[in-house]
Amino acid sequence: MSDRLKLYGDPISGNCLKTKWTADYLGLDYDWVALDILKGETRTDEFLAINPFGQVPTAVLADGRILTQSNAIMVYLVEAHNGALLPSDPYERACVFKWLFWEQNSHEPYIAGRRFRKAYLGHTDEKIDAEWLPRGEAALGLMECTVQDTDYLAGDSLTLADIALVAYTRLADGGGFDLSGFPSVRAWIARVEKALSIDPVPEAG
Ligand SMILES: N[C@@H](CCC(=O)N[C@@H](CS)C(=O)NCC(=O)O)C(=O)O
Repeated sequence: MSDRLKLYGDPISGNCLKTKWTADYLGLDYDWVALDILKGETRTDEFLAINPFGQVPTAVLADGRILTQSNAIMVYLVEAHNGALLPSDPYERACVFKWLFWEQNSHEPYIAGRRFRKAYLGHTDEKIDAEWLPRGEAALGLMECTVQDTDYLAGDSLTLADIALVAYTRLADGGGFDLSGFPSVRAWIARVEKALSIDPVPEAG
């Protein structure tokens, strides 16, 4: 048993980066254990003994307990430490959770899903479910309406909602989404990247 938090992740995965950015923002002391999902490193017997789902991110807490699912890991990190990034008011806190559930249900499957298939599996549009493009665009449209009125998704300060949603939104062009039609989302991405001290994604081409 180690006495430091361990985060297993692959940096090509937005889900993994969410947990890393949260730990960094909170100033936590942790070890990042890099696995290559494209080489099947999450499906080895050794890793399946840690996480039988065979997926990253996976957190091994300092006391040896294991936690999976990016958004659950982020919430745990915040609640177990200084509580920044989650409002204390129950309604405002629930609004952040609303975005976390929506991200996994209505955003990530289409935006991250298309990016992974196009950028890493080399799939053409014809091989990808035709519904994913309009559904991803609808998710971006909903975000555009939201951040036209507020600096951050769940109000006027950075929360876990922004970290969860920025991870794949900033990479959406890799999935064939044109962010130029979503100017408020682009401005929000830049704002969140700055708040997290992460470098902007280089322009394609
Ligand atoms: N809902 C999960 C998704 C986890 C997931 O799909 N992980 C991918 C990387 S983004 C993975 O580990 N893929 C490798 C595999 O399934 O073998 C989360 O938010 O953590």
